[in-house]
Amino acid sequence: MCATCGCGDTSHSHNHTHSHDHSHGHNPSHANVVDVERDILHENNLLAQRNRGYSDAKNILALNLVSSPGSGKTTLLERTLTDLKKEIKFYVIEGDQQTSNDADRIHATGTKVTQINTGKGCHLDAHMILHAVQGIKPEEDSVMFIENVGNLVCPAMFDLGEKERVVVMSVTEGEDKPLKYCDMFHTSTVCVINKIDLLPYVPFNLQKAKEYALQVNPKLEIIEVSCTSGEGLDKWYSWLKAKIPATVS
Ligand SMILES: Nc1nc2c(ncn2[C@@H]2O[C@H](COP(=O)(O)OP(=O)(O)OP(=O)(O)O)[C@@H](O)[C@H]2O)c(=O)[nH]1
Ligand SMILES: [Mg+2]
Repeated sequence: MCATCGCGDTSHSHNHTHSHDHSHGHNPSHANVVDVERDILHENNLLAQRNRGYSDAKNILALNLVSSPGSGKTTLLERTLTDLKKEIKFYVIEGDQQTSNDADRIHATGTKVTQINTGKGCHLDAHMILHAVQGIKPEEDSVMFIENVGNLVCPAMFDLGEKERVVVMSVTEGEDKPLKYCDMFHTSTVCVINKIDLLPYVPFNLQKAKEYALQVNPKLEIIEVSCTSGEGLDKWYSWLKAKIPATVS
């Protein structure tokens, strides 16, 4: 069970085996669950607004990278930071349940990074970002990437105060992911389809993947890349540079 949002919690307030089927709508304690969830999200949204205000005031472009585990978020960051660090000041906040592996990889690019370990938690929240930003102290006119925990479900609910949400999917995951995890694709502004170098080897229908993504979010921008070969990264970099707010002099 996730310690913060409670997803995956299969415990019930009544004590019986589950070999029979019945509706659980009779359980009055479910109303409390709904209230608690609403309170958690309300508090999160207030803190997210605070984070957004901070970024706006300092001209920081905050981007929240979301995907299922292993789609290539950290690899995309490694490539981006390495290729653009001479032009853009970057900061990275890494979110994982355990380890500092991803933060170590980002640190190796020479970028200032901080790792948040969520333990049993399956997503980052705005409170964690508030503290991470206080630690990392991003300078004005910079780009701050937040790599969320690999999970296409719960992170969709938690606004971190980012400017844009970037959903990464890879060709090894199946083209139906936008339909199955529609909240994530609906709340993102760009979808990076990664690992296109593997297209000759996997039964992934790229056209269908794009159709499904646009079905759930007609405004979604789609960029196809391979972080391994570098194909398509120029389009990702163009998208990124176009999002950087102009410095007001
Ligand atoms: N073939 C191929 N492999 C890739 C590409 N991008 C990433 N990978 C590989 O995919 C694996 C996972 O990449 P990561 O960047 O760690 O993925 P992630 O989304 O950060 O994973 P989590 O943080 O665990 O959710 C690694 O072995 C990468 O080398 C790509 O474009 N092509
Ligand atoms: Mg990663």
